Amino acid sequence: MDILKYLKTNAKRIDDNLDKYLPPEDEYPDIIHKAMRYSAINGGKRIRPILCLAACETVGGKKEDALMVACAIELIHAYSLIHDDLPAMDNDDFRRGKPSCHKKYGEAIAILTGDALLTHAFYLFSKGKNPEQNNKILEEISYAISTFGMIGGQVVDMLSENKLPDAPVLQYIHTHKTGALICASVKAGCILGGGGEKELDALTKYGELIGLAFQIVDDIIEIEGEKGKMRNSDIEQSKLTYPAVYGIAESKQRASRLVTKATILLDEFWGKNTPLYQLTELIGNRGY
Ligand code: GRG
Repeated sequence: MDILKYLKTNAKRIDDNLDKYLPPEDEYPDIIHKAMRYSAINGGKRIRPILCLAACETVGGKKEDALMVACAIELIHAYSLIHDDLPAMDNDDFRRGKPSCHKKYGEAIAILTGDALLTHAFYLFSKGKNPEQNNKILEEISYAISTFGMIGGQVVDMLSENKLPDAPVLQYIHTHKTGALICASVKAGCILGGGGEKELDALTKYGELIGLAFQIVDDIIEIEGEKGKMRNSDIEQSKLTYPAVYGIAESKQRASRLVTKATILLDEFWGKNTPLYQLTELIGNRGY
């Protein structure tokens, strides 16, 4: 299978469906609907929703059954980026090569746009056809983005700026700020695909490994650079990162070990011939 084609096709599928699920941009009060679309559609790798679709397929489900939840997860990700870019947080003027939401629409609208995307995501979760699955997904996602997950990670991240390198704190930040939503995306796909308890356990472990690997690779890219990336560097902001604690070479080794563990786990359960397996190798290399 051509994994790059898989990524491209599914990213387009996510974009098309975001277009369908978001309020029309000329709907009153149009400024907020324009800002929601500006921040959520076009640009972005769509890695979380694609992981959700791929996990659904891995356990034998149909991608279509996970599409709305996958889009809702991308809206949550977009909300987190908008709020993260605000002057009170990372103060980034650009996101995905365009002015960040607050630069384009002003701070008040940007705060409301993040709130609106988060709210809209939960509206979409409520629309699922299977109440039992809906409840499980609501529980998984809301926990993953709560103060016990993404928000907790963001709080500790902010409090750790300009502090001495601290490995346990770094681990907390990465597994909570980034890892939790990635892991929940995989779990949601498994639930929607009808995965059993053992499959859910395996994919939870997998999600934890790949979520942490994703953030370590992001830390490395922040230093080594990636085309089109335009945000304040972690170094400028004295962020707690893997390279700051372990150096670049060991960070690469650690990311690679996590990816290897994740692929071994997938192989044991489903073999190598799944989109999720190939996606995992690609995330390790960020070859896209
Ligand atoms: C403000 C509640 C709140 C949370 C913020 C996710 C997050 C927590 C902040 C975003 C800033 C950041 C750099 C987080 C690390 C996670 C990460 C690598 C985000 C970028 O995700 P990608 O690479 O971005 O998937 P695209 O643009 O491809 O969607």
